[in-house]
Amino acid sequence: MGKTFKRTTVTSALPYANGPVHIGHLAGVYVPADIYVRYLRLKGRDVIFIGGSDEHGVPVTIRARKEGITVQEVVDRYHNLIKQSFEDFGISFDVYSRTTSATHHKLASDFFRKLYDEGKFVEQVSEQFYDEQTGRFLTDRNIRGECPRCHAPEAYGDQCEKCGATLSPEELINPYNAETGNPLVKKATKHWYLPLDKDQEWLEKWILEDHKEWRSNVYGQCKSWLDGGLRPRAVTRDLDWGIPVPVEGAEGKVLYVWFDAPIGYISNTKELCDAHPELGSWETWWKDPETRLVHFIGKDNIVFHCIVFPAMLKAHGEYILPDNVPSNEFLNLEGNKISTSKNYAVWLNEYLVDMPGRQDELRYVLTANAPETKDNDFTWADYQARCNNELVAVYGNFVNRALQLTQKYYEGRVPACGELNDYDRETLAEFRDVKERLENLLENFRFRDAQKEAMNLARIGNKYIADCEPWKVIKTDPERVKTIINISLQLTANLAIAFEPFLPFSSKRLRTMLAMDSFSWEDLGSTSLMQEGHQLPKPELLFTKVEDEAIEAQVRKLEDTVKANAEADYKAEPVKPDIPFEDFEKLDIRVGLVKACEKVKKSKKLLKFTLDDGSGKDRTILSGIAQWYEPERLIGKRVLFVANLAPRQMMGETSCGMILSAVNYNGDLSVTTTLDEVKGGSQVG
Ligand code: B3M
Ligand code: ZN
Repeated sequence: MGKTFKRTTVTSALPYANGPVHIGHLAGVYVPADIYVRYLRLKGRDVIFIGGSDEHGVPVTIRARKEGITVQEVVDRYHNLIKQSFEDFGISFDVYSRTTSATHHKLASDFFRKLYDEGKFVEQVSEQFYDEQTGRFLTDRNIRGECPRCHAPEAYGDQCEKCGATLSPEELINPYNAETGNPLVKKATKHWYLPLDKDQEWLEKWILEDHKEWRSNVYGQCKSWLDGGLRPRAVTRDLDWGIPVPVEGAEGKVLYVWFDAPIGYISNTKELCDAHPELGSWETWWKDPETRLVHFIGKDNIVFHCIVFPAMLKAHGEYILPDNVPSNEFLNLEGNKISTSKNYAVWLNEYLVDMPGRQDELRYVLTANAPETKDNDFTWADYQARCNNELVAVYGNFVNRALQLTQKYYEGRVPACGELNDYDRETLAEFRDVKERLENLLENFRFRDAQKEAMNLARIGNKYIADCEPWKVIKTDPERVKTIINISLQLTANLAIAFEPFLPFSSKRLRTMLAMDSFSWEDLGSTSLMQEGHQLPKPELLFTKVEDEAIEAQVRKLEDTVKANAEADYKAEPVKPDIPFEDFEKLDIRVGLVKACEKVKKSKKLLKFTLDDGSGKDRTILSGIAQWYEPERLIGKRVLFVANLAPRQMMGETSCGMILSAVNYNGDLSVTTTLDEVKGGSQVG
């Protein structure tokens, strides 16, 4: 694969400090980045892993206004929470800083100023929406108005959520400030633009010709941006939160968050290297052509990392460009989009409270199901199945058997390996091939398949010990059992190494159980990791089962959120057009006493009512409410029904009328009744 590098700078997207991080973040960016970095470190390569919070931009300011606290308080709160979550999940950053740091403000400011001084920007005055009462220019998301397409009253300046149309604020009818409701006017304002149209040519060559190896989702998105033709992009904004534009006469303007945030990678590297002189100058990690730069990101960040940031780096002139930008697609949750604003997510901090000590379980499932090539769905049922059927039943089971038998037969001391038979040799050979396969997959960012290979080793081990049945052979051929256990222990030690990048917590525990002080990636495939006579401590279980109750509680939590959101979002249907009184009089609504009620055979929806309607004869009505009521519950109740609806045939029965039910916000039906006891047949009106 072409060029060899001396060192690698790995960055992972800087999450907005406007909320906690969730499983989508972990699966999309941080777990894959961490696997990669841990692998490189194990290989003994020079690597730094850069993280940090993105504390500028509109999202944090919206959060602050919503919660009634200052923006600084918002970013402090979430920066600390996010940092803690990453630590808890073993995301092994070398530095996790923030874009509000003094180092970053200076570096980003200087970066802008250099481009400005060298005339790399285009200055342009344009008319933007302005709220005269608050004295603020508004961003697209903060502008609302009537949708020009479907006329929904509350479309956003960039999109109508009702009809899905992509909009610009200019198109909205009667635009207003989303937060204050104030009407908006147009006002001229000056901004600085990065003339990306001038970068079109070299970007096309650099990406489309020189980086064909990029993931197809990344390559494809870049191609479609480039095919569409690049246009200049504003890199400043009228906002009061951010890094001030370092130019005379630019008061009240800040750097656009997508201009400063990627520079945050550089600032954080500087902070790291300043604190650790042994790493050398930060500039080596960003400017030396022998450094390989890799950005881990989510798919909504592709254009910024593959087109805008490289254009900035090139305009600056001293920097290297990314060698690869492994981006994942999105992770959904139980079939729905994960949403911070709707609180629909599995938050990492909450997960650890509900599932204490199960970091590796989540890491495992998120990698096994990683959205590497397409969007994927996380379900709790799949989580449980993978934990119990793979981690517990395969990996954990094998390790536990090997360690327990060592205790039982040899008081925890590694037995000698005798002569190998063909099956032993085959098993060991399978292990030996794995190192190369794993490396190949990891080097190519195929973490899902790589973890599958590691799990496959555990399967081989599990099968080996099950096939060899040492617990039976011990009675007939105790010498042979020594060999079986010795091999099983070698395999166990291999597993501790193979899983280290993926499941660092359990690998560490396993190494403790194997009293394995030092190890390296190069040992992978070795059959002499456990020396004869080596004493092992008493083992504990590597993984424990995830019980149904824990899963049910998680599913319920999500369902409750969906319900709460639907309730909060509920708006009654607009009232239908007026009708003359005579039209109303045509309806004959009455009270019916439910004499009998039963399910209709072969129908999931229908209940059959027998009503006393005051006429002296029974009336039959079918109603589609079986999903909400057990028929017994309705017997003896008074219900409201339309008596003069023409009879209709349904499922071989004649229904004479319609039972009236209220439709709740979530679609649930609730049968209507009277407050007081009235006779069957009474008129309603
Ligand atoms: N904060 C967007 C996001 O969290 C943004 C990434 C910045 S990376 C330099 O999706
Ligand atoms: Zn619309």
